[in-house]
Amino acid sequence: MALASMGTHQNVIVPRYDRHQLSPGIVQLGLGAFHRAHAAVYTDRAIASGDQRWGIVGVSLRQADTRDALAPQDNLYTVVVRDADGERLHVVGALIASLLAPENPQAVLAAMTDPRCHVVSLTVTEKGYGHDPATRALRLDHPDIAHDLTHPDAPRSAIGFIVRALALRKKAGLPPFTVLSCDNLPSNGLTTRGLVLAFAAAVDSELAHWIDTHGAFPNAMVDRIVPKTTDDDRAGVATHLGADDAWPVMTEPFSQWVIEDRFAGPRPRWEDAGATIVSEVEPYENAKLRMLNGTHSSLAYLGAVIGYVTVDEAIADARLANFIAAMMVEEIEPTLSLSLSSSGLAQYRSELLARYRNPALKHKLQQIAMDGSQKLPQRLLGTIRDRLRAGASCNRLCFAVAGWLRYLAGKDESGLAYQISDPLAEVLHAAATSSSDAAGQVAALLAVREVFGDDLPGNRQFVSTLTQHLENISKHGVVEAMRALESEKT
Ligand code: CS2
Repeated sequence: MALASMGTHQNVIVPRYDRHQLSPGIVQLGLGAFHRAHAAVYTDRAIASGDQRWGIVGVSLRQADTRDALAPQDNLYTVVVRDADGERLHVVGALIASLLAPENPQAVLAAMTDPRCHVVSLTVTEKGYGHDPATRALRLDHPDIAHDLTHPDAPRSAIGFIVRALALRKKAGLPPFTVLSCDNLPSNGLTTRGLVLAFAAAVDSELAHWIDTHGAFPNAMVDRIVPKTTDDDRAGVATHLGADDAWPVMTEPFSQWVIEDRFAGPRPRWEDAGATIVSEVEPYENAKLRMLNGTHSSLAYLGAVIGYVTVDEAIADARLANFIAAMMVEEIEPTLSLSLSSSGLAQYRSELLARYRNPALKHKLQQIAMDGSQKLPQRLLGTIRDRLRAGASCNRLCFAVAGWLRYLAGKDESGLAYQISDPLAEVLHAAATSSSDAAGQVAALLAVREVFGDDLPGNRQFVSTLTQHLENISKHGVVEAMRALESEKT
């Protein structure tokens, strides 16, 4: 039975509103699993409470696979919430169309310039912004950005689509939509604003001024763990649901969305669906990027080098779990601006470790390890900078970065090789294998300024600590090197 013809079903939430009445109030750039398990669920709930303005037009900017999977099932899909107690299913109806940008960029621009569209949200991952991760500046030499600057009516990049659509809205006398980034970037709204203005200034200074004056780019902190869907997941959903879903999304019970209340026009009442609307997101974002994403990446690299496959496997190793917990307490929490009491931080930490232990998610370390060059600046290096400025230890944080440098060798401690998935993979792997000694490898890797900027390579404490840890990890393995680190501390 197809998903679209599915009726009511025990312990499955299905849309109870008339999807054909929905207006295309939101265009979502990036149709990946994270959006569909996170923001789309909040919007689905807002629609279910009666506000029909917020149908989502989803846009795949690159691959056809998600659109090809969802369109035949009327863009319905299943969110599968899993934990040790089993699974709960929620069929989401908020997605009313799925477009493939390379196939029909005009249809995407038409959706973004529709007067009923008030929000353009984007989840394109850290590498989808065409920016330099260390400086957050727009890379005018980025292939997609360079293309879009000379092909305005057939953009490839999210930034190119946003600027072109805003130009068309301005020309038509329409107000701008609000641009809502849902990616793990520091000050994601402000960062996106800067990239949009830089692109607009390169094409039309008056447009840039209009966007600067009337545009809205709220910051938002997004949090939900969403492992990649497997064919076994699809088979499990078909059995549970009694209907085929070509692309269900798997996730955990936890979900959090903290959004700055800065919109150019109307928005869904996401707060009625569990989101938090605030005047200042930074404290929440800082905590999430550093406590969750920083330890996630640390676990991914150290665990993958040891030879673990999933997050729950890695965190089950008490030596890694203790290292991660100590890194949070000793080196990350002191840098947080979130005014949490010590008991509040302890609760945040223990909830995080419990989320990692979720045995039902089977979240692959290699999925998290992807795109380290785009992730580490905000997940680990920003924290290291704060610690260095404070004259405080960043020993564990540097150990985690050394774990990434060792990971870039492309094989684990048993010699099992793996693909490095990263926009800078070639440069990084070459640097990581450029020398037989740690000092040479560190020097070659720190020369990748898009990641490390200009300050860290010149910081003697950082370089020597990183080199020491990389040497220990390479010579003795992660576990022995970690033991040496712990013994230094006692
Ligand atoms: C993960 C994130 O893949 C990764 O880089 O660290 O996707 C993480 O699962 C989410 O940010 C959790 O909110």
